[in-house]
Amino acid sequence: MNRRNSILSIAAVVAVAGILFASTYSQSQMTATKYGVSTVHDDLIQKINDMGGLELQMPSAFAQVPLDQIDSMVQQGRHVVNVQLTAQSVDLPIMGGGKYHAMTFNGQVPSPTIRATQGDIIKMTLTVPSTELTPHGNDMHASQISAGNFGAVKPGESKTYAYIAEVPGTFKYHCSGVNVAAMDQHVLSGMYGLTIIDPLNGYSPLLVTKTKVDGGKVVLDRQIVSADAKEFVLEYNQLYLTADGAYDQQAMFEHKTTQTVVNGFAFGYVPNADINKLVKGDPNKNIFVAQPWNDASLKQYQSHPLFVDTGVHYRIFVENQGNMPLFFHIVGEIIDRVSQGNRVQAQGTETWNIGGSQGAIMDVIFDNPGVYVAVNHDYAAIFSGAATVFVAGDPFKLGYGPGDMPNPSDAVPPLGKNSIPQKEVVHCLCTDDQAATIAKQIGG
Ligand SMILES: [Cu+2]
Repeated sequence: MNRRNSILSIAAVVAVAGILFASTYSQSQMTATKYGVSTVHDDLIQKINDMGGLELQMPSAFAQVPLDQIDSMVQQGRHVVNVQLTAQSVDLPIMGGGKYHAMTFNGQVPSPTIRATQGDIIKMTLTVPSTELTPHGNDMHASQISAGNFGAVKPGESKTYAYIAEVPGTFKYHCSGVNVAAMDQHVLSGMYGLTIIDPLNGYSPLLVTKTKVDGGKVVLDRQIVSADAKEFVLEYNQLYLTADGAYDQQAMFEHKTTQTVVNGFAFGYVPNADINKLVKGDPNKNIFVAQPWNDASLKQYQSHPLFVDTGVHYRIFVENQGNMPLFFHIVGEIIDRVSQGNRVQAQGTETWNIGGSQGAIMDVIFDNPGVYVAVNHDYAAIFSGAATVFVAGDPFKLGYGPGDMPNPSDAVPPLGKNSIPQKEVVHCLCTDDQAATIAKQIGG
């Protein structure tokens, strides 16, 4: 693209953005209480369409795979990962009781984790049922294709695109709203998920440096730990809600978080009543700050800690899906390594700052039995939901080990050799139908 075109394109995009922001700001106050309705007027969307929207920038993109070429690429040795996403607006529970108007892919928040290896073709089909009140879109950060390429999919329609996942790492995918309009509402209401692109040559072994006494002297004790690790996924986001559970755009503009969620839940991984009873002899006495997901009648929504072993290499895929910073910290631990794909960003660090729509891989070994709490070390986030309890090595003699408690299917990548074997009980912020589907996948 020459310089003149590029300036024109930028001007057009700025103009579009100006219209979007001006409109969504005022529209939100009129339509914020309406369930699932776009906050932008049809005629405005038409105006944006007439201008060409973001498609002005790059009508075609280098990394997109034409669908009719996939078969021949497979014959030449490429692998294809098929992803089926269905838009589904549904009411889901929130901490403290009540429900909010969630927008989801496949009836769950976060959306299913996509797992591929660097060099794979990801072929994604988005279906928007005719029952949806608004179009939806998709933007996969693991791809490198024109932002305008995957436009809004109208109710009753579906659309497919494919790309080669060239860069390893963790990447957000999210609804792109109605050609970018109302994208904030759709993403912050639940239409987000994670794509993990494993490095083609695998993850690197973990180097842990400790000290030991040798011949009366303190010396370095370097240990090389196998790259083979047990895995979790933790996705952070915010809810901005009105009192009746609708999206509150004004609150979003002011960054007034209603709740901070991890894998869709505020305090979704804290001890529940059963564990409180085992530890304190009283189901109502909590060993942590809150116990909002307490009652067994809450089924897949009941909270529970994440149980881990000591001395085992854990790989935690962390993604900040929201629009507030994430100061990722594990109380009582030092993060052994931070990487993106195979590129090491830090070693032996106390906290790692992850901006909005950014991810990182945390390698951690819990050395001693105990309770460790992964937090967003922004106090507003901790006390509004971003506290995730890891229990290492059964210090309370609860008799639970990794995978024994209700399946943290949302916290563990569901497929692959590094998954933690799961029991049949499901833990997810998802519809009953989706919980049943996941239960079937894990043998329930
Ligand atoms: Cu959407």
